[in-house]
Amino acid sequence: MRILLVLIFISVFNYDLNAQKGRFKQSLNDNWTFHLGEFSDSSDGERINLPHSWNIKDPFDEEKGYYRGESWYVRSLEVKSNESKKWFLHFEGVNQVAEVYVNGDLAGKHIGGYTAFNVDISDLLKEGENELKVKVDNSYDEHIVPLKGDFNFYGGIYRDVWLISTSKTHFNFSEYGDFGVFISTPKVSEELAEIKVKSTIISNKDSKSKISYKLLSPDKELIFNEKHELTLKAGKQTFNHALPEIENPQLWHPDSPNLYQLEISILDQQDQILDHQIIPIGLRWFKFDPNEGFFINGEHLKLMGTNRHQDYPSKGNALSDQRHINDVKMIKAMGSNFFRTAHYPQDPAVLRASDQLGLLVSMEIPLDHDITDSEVFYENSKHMMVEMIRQYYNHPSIIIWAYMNEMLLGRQSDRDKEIITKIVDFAQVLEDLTREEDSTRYTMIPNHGALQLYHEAGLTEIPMLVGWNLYFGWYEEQLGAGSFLDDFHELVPDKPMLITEFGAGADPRIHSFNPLRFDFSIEWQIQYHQQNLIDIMERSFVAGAAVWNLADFGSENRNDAVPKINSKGLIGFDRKPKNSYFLYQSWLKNEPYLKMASCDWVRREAFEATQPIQFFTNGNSIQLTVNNQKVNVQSFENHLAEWKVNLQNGINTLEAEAKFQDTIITQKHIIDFSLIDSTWISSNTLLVNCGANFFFNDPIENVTWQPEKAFQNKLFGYKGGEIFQPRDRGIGTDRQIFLTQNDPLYQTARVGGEYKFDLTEGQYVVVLHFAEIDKNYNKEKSRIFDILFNDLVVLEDFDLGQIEKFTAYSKKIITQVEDRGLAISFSAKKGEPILNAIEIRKL
Ligand code: GCB
Ligand code: CA
Repeated sequence: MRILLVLIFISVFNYDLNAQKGRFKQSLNDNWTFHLGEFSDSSDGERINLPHSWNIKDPFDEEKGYYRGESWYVRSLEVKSNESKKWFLHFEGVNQVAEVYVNGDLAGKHIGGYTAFNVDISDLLKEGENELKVKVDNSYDEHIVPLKGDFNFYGGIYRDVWLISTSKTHFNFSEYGDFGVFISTPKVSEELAEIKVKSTIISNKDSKSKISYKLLSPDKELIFNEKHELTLKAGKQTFNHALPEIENPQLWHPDSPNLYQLEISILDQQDQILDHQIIPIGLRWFKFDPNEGFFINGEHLKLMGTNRHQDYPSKGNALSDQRHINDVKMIKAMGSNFFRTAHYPQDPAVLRASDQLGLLVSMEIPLDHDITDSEVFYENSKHMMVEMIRQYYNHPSIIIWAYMNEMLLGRQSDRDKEIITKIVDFAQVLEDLTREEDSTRYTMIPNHGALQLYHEAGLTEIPMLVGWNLYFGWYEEQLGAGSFLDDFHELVPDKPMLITEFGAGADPRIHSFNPLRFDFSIEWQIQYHQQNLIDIMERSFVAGAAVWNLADFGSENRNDAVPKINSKGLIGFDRKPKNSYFLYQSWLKNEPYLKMASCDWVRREAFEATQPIQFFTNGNSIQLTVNNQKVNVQSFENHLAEWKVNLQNGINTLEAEAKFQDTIITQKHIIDFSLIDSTWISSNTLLVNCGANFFFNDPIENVTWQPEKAFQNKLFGYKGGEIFQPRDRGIGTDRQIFLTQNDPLYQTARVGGEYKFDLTEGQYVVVLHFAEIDKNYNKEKSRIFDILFNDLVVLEDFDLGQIEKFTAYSKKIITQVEDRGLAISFSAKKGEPILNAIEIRKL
């Protein structure tokens, strides 16, 4: 009876094997139980599917920090055991330390949250039901990168897990998480391509077997199917084979991402498949030149694109393949040919999509800002570097390996000599290691914009390419990277370079006609990118540039207009394009293009009827028609054209027409406009953001807050006082405001002064919004003032120190206005009065 059962198992399994051609591979994403914190048998846990992260909400709430600690994933695993099989688990990504237990025994451990790993569980599995437990820990660990970073280190088994079974003779499941097959294309030209395959095979005995290579063309035509005899010895062996040369290859290029497909199998003497893999191959050659930039297949190509982080609202970093692919598609649809996987290796789906869609990729390990001077740290980082290179080696999209980011940020050459020397020494170690692992790609170190510091330290010398993260017009006051780029090229003329980051924050709720650094307006982001694009495109020695960032992303330490979010995305955290995304399309896309800038700003209230209207295009000229009246044709510069248009109250129809060689594109936009004057104020709600230059559209209440203005007759405005400006950059505070989502209203304020409103007679409700946003104030050193309406005290001894700092507070006051309008003033008792926003509504 027992024998019979085993036979049945074998036959069932053989059936699977044939279907999967010698390798059984299925995801193990379902049916897990998750335990936050330490494991206890008595707790039920939560039923979940992978991919999964436990930091879905806590990096975004108002409390400091998010859970970084241990958690457990438990699952049962039923196998039809078979003596002649090997069983592996392949984890694509677990952040950041994983211990894998099978039936209570430790089967494997992995360090590092962004690379894959293999666990051989063959010896621990028993027939029937097994218990699989994975302990995952995302605690800070001084020996594991990243030590720092402007992004969230979401914990969890956040990428796919696979169960793989093979024969005892199989391709190596290495300790670097790869699958033992490496493909290189040492010579590629239009006439000929050479393909070399290096494979490592594990065998349990001395035997004769074969390896077969079947190559299909991009059109799925068989090019060859050839076999090599192998003499296997028990243990591990590596084979190098040159495949038949390919004549007139169909080259891989971002515009024509032709992929050949190699099927590689280990066969036994009877030609039965023992193990099997299918690997796409792209045939291309490329180089970087210090003066001319990048060339692929002999053709010049400016590398243009973005960086990309891997998180998404209410998913953390646990994204489906489709979500990853959608991002890659958005990079492509922008007109890009290039991207940088931000600060770490990304999901295999990202690289597969890049190969297929035609995007060139720079990838790096998360060695961001800091090192720990310890052997363990160095070993972990080196291991991670090798993992990255071996796991992604076969992707034709990858052209650059990088390994450090902005290592000298906040450092000074004399003061920090010791640590700088250690960083530079370690850079050399990683550089040598990378070149030894992969001589077919370029190496790179991205630096922040301190040219001399990096140069003198030697960090511009070590890598083959230098990357610069340049925020001219954001962290640096000067708009445009031009002069920095020229300085670099003069200082290091023989080194090819890329801009690895450049970007400006923007919140789609914020629009401005007078955009400023740090106002987070959509318009400043456009202005920032426009100038930087001009500077980049003008310089042929700039091989390429990657915007920081494709999408907004979570960063728990950040308190921009939307706290906990880095808003430098060209698209939102929700992936909705911001207008800058369209600016890029006009610059980068080859097909005819036209789009209204600020096309999301279609309901406007303003004190001025004359509004600047901009269009992005790659056409020759644009004709604009406003409410059926043609306005003058604009020529445009650098893809941008602007008109000053008089809008009428109510619906305005804008029609733009751009002419191209053999086509015309038209775009129609409706702007619903309200001109604010004193009659308007008297019948609507007037909302004013004190201390701010921008319009703030609150999508929840569906209202627009006006930028403040100086008083004019028959209107409203402030008299005297000053904008709250705590630092030498932009406006407002860079702190989160609690108890509100409208941070930009409270982050900005006017200090002192008074306000006047030319209201018609009647009863009004006035809401005054406050927040203490000066960190130097406290309960003792507080602001105390009276608030007066038309010289009558309505609130006496108002003490802002009694309210928590950086917390929204509002006071509603009902008042009767006579024909002299409303004047709001303050009488200071202590400190200076402050007002963050005002709301006035007629009752
Ligand atoms: C950088 C960093 C990146 C940040 C970015 C920023 O230079 O490399 O991780 O997110 O600046 O937005 O400040
Ligand atoms: Ca304000």
